[in-house]
Order: sequence, then structure tokens, then C-alpha cells
Amino acid sequence: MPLVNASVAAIFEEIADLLDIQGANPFRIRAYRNAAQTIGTLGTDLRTLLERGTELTDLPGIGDDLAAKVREILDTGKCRMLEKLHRQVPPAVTELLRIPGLGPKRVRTLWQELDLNTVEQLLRAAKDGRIRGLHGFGPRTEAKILASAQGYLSASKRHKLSVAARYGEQIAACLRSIAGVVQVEIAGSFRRMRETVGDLDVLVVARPDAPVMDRFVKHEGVREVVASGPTRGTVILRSGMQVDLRVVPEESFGAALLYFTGSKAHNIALRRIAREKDLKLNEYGLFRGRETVAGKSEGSVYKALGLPWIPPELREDHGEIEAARAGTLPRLVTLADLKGDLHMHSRASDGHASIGEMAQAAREHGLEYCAVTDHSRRLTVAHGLDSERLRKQVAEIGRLNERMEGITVLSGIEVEILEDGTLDLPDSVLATLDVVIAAVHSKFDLSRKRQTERVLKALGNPHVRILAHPTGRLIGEREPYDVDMQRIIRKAKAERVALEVNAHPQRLDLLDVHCRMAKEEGVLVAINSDAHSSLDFEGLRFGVGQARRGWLEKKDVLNTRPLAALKTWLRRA
Ligand code: DGT
Ligand code: CA
Ligand code: CA
Repeated sequence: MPLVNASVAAIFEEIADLLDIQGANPFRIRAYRNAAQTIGTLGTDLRTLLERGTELTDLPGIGDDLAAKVREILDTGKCRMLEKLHRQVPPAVTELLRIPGLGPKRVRTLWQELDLNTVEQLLRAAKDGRIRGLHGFGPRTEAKILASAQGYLSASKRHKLSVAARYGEQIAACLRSIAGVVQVEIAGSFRRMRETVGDLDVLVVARPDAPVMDRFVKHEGVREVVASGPTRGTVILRSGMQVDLRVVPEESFGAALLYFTGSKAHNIALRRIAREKDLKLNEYGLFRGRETVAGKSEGSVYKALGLPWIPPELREDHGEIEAARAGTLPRLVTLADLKGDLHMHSRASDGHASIGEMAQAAREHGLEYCAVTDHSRRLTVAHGLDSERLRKQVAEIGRLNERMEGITVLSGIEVEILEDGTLDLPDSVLATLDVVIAAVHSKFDLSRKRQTERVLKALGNPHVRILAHPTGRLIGEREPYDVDMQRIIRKAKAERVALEVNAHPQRLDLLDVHCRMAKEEGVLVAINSDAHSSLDFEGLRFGVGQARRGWLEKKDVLNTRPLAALKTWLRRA
């Protein structure tokens, strides 16, 4: 997303939150949220739009007043309205809105009655039993708040992979632009494509005179410099993320990359192998006594240990070393292997672009086909489609395919799985579509038995071809719902249904362990973007990362198949 657009959207979101806490007119609040949404999902930089002569008021949901505020922010970097609100409500209070179970009304009470501004203060107040006495609260609510505040604080110490990528890649690019810098690599959990990242570990090889550390600590994103020496530095970015930088000699680069990529468990296992060979492995190299055996590249170290190079996503000591020894490492799926994307939304439900725009963006990402799978009617918050609107959409897709070149658009739906396991649209309607994805978006708290039965029943519907985001978790926000994944995978096998790795940065669902289970049972996985805007196809690479962590190969992934083979599979032919 263009950086200015993100800043403007963030300011409007914050205004909406502050107005909400003040109990302002709901329509006014909605206007700011809609504007944030519109601007946040624009593919083009606002400044570029203005230079091209676009009127801001032509954008959906932007009237004269909001257009003036956008101009003010672009011209001055500030927004007087936001500053005024900050004088009325402390900015930190809006963070309380992020706690599950706390809406604006409750936040207002907590702030006004107990002077709570931060999540830490909220946690303390809940522990001290000061919340239960407030009007509209009580001991049960207090206990819930305590639990959610704790969950929030522990999750917010880690960062979603996509967020880590955004900051990490900016910093890496900045370091690469320094004269005398030879190599830059982000190691750690980021390189292993973990779904969340604690801190970024950056390695640099540079000529001695290159001003690496100086440029690093002066990078515009840095909030605080924790440590800075000639070869190591640590900073905290404005986003709260910590970045460790190490400058290493070229001849140790491979050993350092191996060490700082981890995981710790994988490193320990490698060191044990080294010891068995009377070698010593550390971040400087692999040594026999004083003699350097390897270290310049990762491959040289693995080779000297008698192993092939192991992809970072597998380095968790979950069997990869045994597989490497036996020569049975998987040939992991890559982003370039994806031929299509089978889950995305258009403006018809809760997406932000037309079907044509989404198809064009998919084509620009090198895809041969894409399936439009808007929500079904029961998901009213997302303007789900009923049979009639869906019928019209299918016709629209037909017309689009006649004029679009280079990509085929498939018709589809992300149909709601209702509480009893039946689907939200009749079979006669589902039968007219190219691909039916079934999804749970409601009743997350059913018992394990009922939730599992619900999903199993949906998988038994003959039209369902893919189960969307099978655990329903949202990273840092919502735990997976309680289902028996082994039974779901077996049922998927029996019904020849694929399971989704939803690549949306907040989901990454299936989890890696379930990918491996699916593969072992011979169930196909579909890596889908769940794109709601043309920018969201970026997420596919994180979905591929998740699949790679789950040991998946090209043949295990449904949408690596060319269109003709996919169509055959969809028809169960
Ligand atoms: P994170 O940052 O919590 O998401 O996870 P990592 O894996 O990036 O961990 P981090 O940043 O603490 O350390 C980076 C890598 O450095 C880690 O994956 C392996 C290596 N490392 C760190 N501490 C140790 C250690 O005590 N022993 C060994 N063998 N390796 C370590
Ligand atoms: Ca790290
Ligand atoms: Ca670190």
C-alpha cells in the first residue's frame, strides 16, 4: 500500500475511534471509517492521483469536508481535527478498543470513571477488582476483560509476518543502497516464514569503510536506538518492532546466516552432528581445530556436515535433518508454481474492486485463472449474495471472459456453512458455479463435537470443492475454533475436497502442522489469497511460506495445476 495513503487512512481511523469513544453521531463516525477504507485500499498514491488531476470527491465516500482534510494532511502532515480530539481524549485510550469485548461505550466508562488510558492500566485494574463495581460491568465481565487484556499484551509483542516483511524489506533496501555493502539478508524467524515474528535479524557483509551502522540507526523508521557498535546494533522502530543488525565478514557469511536463521532447535541438532565429526560449528564457521572447514555459504556448511542444503522453512528440527540424511527432503512449492487463485471477493460483497479489476491484478501477478468467490446471503455484514444476484454475477463473468485476455475468471461462491452444517444456498444454484468454497463465519463457540459434525456435513455436500480457512483463527485476535482436524482431513479425502491455506496475512490458516497432516493423507491444499482488493494478491507469498512450512510440494497444491487439469478436478471427472 502506498505509504501516504496508509497514513491518511490511519488518521481517519483514529478520528473515527476517538469520535466513537466520545459517543458522536454514528453517521459521522461511519463517514470517517468508510473514507479510511477507500483510501487504504486505493492502489495508487494519493499524490499521484492529484497530480493526474483526479478530484478527491470522485472517490467513493469522500465529500468536500473529507477532501479538504486529505489535502490538509498531504500539505502539512497534520490534521487539526485530530489534534483537537487528542486534547479531549488521550490518544492511548483508543488502544483499549482493540481489546475483544470492549466497545466504545465501555471504553468511555473505563476512561472517565477509572482514568484508564492503556492496556497495562486496564490489566492492573482488572486484577485489583476495580472494574466489577462500574455500572454495566460485573465480576464476569471483569474476568473476561482480564483474560483478553492478557492475551492482547502477549500477542502484540509479536508481529504478523506481513508487517515484519514491510518493515524488514524497507530496511534491507536502505542498507543495500549504501556504497560498499556487498550482501544483505534478513535471517531469523522471518526467513523461516513463521506466521509471527518476534524481532528482525538482519545480516550485512560490507567493506570496512561502508557507513552501515550509521545509516541503520538514522533510518527514518527508527524510534529508539538500544545499542550501536561497529558490528552489532539494535533499534526499535516506530511500529514497536525490534531490529538486530550484525555486520559479518564475508568468509563467515554462510555460517552467520545459518546461525541467525535458526531455529535454535535446528542449530542444536547441526552442532551435534558437527561434534560427531570432531568439528565445531558456530556463527563464524565450521572448524576442525584451528582449520576452517566451511563458512562462506550455508551450502558449504551443510555439505561438510554431510547434508544437502535445507530450506529455511523446514529448519525446526521436525524431521528435516533425518529427511536430509535420507535424501528425502521435499521439493517445496514456490510462488512461481501457482497458476491461479481460487478465493477472492469483489465489490458485490465486501471487496473493494470490480471483478474486472481483480482479474487484471491477478493476471499481473502471473496467474492464468482466478475464481470470484463472494460471500453468500447469510453473511449480511458483508452484503452476501442471494441466488438472484449470484446468477447476474455469473452472467457478468461470462461477458468478462469474452473480452479479457490472458486470464480466465471462474465463477464461484464462498458459501456459509450454517449451524446445522447445511449450506446457505440451494444445491440447484451451487451446481451452476465453477467452484464452491464452504466457510464458517458464525457460531465459533460450538462444542468440538458439534463444530466437527457441522463441517463434516458441509464437506459431504456434492458441490463443495474447497473448505476455506479451516480453523477460523485470526492471528493475535481469535483462537481456532474447536474442531477435530484429523477427522476433517479424512472426510476431505473421502469426498475429494481440497483444504485451503488462506494466505490473508491475518489468517494463514491451515496451520503448518495441518498442511503436513493433509499431505500425509493425500488431501490437496489450495493456496488462496482471499483478496478483498487488488493489493491483496501480495499475500500469496505468505500463503506459500505457510505451505512450505507444512512440507508441501507442487503436486500437493491444487492451484499449481493448469486450468484444464483444474477444471477436470473441479468436475470430479
Ligand atoms: P523470533 O524473533 O522470536 O520470532 O524468533 P527467532 O528464531 O528469529 O529468534 P531470535 O531472534 O531470538 O534469534 C535468531 C536466531 O539466532 C535463532 O533462530 C537462532 C539463533 N539463536 C539465538 N539464540 C540462540 C541460542 O541461544 N542458541 C542457538 N543455538 N541459537 C540461537
Ligand atoms: Ca528474530
Ligand atoms: Ca533477534
